[in-house]
Amino acid sequence: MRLTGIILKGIGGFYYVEVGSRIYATRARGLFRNEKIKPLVGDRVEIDVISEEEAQAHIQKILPRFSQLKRPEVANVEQVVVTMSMASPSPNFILMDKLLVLGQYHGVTPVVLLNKIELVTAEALEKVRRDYEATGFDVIFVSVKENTGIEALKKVLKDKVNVFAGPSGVGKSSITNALKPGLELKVGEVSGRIGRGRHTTRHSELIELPSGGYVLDTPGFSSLEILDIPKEALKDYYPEFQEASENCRYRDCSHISETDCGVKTAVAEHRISRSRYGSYAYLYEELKKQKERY
Ligand SMILES: Nc1nc2c(ncn2[C@@H]2O[C@H](COP(=O)(O)OP(=O)(O)O)[C@@H](O)[C@H]2O)c(=O)[nH]1
Ligand SMILES: [Mg+2]
Ligand SMILES: [Zn+2]
Repeated sequence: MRLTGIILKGIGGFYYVEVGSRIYATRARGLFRNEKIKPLVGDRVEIDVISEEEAQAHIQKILPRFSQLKRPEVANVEQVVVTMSMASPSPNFILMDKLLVLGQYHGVTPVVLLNKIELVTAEALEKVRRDYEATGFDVIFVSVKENTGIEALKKVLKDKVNVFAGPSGVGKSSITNALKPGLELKVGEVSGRIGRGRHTTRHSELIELPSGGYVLDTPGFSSLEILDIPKEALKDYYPEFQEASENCRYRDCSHISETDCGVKTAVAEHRISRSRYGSYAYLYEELKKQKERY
């Protein structure tokens, strides 16, 4: 019997494939070893059931991937939830914007998530909401501590494969736990290469949410990941610049040092956030230096 499912995790040569509410322990058929393609968590696969009682199957085919991340290696991620806390630690909006660029670059839809909102004033939240309003990205405010905003987050994650991204301590594990009662991911743990040891390979796993959709149990992008794009392409990842750039004198305006720049005018007139423009200018400079170094 041939079925279609999704790989939730891979351990010791086995891939655990979910089909409806059943999970099959599968092996990839020998044919994959000859090809250069290896099944990944997140892959949609066709499997042939060997034993229904023992829930064993073979993977016959990997369906085409529409995205692929490297660290962790996961396929078909649709959404990256870029997470910061409003305080403790304070939000790093340059890193936020860099991760938003990285997500889009990998073909993944970004979502802006702010946690620990009970620690700051309503004005502070309003400022962030305004800064990101024109991007068109979903912006969600939550407090795990006070259990606010979790329902809105569930709606945004529903029916999609999601990963969280963001620095340690902002509450990614706490949020994931709040989405799935009983999960009990460790809170207060430094994410990333645990223990540094060579033998502590971390296996990522997709977690199915009761409210619909999946989240990966490890952060999706390293905060240290290098943005590997030409500086000229950076502006394409700031959606709110598009309209304003129609007023730039030069068609290939970088919005940095040119005169008659529609984007800079929009910043001066508060139609584009100063903070967003600031991160753009910062990352542009970083990309420029990066290129000079190599
Ligand atoms: N004040 C406050 N603390 C929180 C909230 N959510 C998580 N924390 C705390 O923040 C710390 C880091 O949380 P954790 O989930 O491990 O963050 P991660 O490193 O991003 O996975 C822990 O001490 C949590 O208890 C919140 O909404 N408000
Ligand atoms: Mg964590
Ligand atoms: Zn311009």
